Amino acid sequence: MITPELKERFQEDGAVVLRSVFSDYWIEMVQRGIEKNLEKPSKYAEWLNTGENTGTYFNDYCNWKKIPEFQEFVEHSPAAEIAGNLMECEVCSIWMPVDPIPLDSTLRLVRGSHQWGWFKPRKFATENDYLPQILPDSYDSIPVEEIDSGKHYILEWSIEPGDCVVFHMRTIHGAAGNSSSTHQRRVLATRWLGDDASLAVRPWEVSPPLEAVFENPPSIEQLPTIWRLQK
Ligand SMILES: O=C(O)CCC(=O)C(=O)O
Repeated sequence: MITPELKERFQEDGAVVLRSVFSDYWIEMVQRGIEKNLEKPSKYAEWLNTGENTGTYFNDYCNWKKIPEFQEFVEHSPAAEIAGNLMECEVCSIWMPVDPIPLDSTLRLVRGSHQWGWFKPRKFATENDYLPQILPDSYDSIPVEEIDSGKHYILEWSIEPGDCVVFHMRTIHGAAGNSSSTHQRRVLATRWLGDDASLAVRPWEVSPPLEAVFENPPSIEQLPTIWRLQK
């Protein structure tokens, strides 16, 4: 499933698309998980609405241990093996839609930006930086104007259920949102860490908050090992 060429592309571009890697069994499992999540959102859930009759963006975090379908997906689907084989180390996200997603509402990623350095994330709701003040020599604001001007190559793929996009967590990414008033755009995003991942302190309130993931005091050892390369 993961060829050396694909691995190289992931390392260079910071994102790749994989086609038909999840069977209907996993797609339906995740769909059921999302339905349960919508019925019983966690305290971290947010609903973003930009105006009347424009639909809603629902977002929730850290539910994989609370919703059995998500836990099953994390522990037994091909996701862990995909993440482990592609990145070897570091950190990646698997963005797995369970509805068809056309180009105009798909995830957009700035090719190679995982190698640019460190940026302040921006809030989904306001598009403001998590931390408004300037931090010299540490974190830059995302160069939105530069990206919008077309200076950088944007990776974007239309998606069918069963496909996924795997991206390095530092790759700058965003999406226009769902332009359809008739079709849902449901996605499960899982985050995967390699052996060399470490817990870092940020000068802003991180999302999700650390207490959603870790017991106090937080430590990386609290995270379970899901997959190991067989040597
Ligand atoms: O699905 C989206 O619109 C955003 C996803 C995203 O930002 C992420 O998974 O990190």
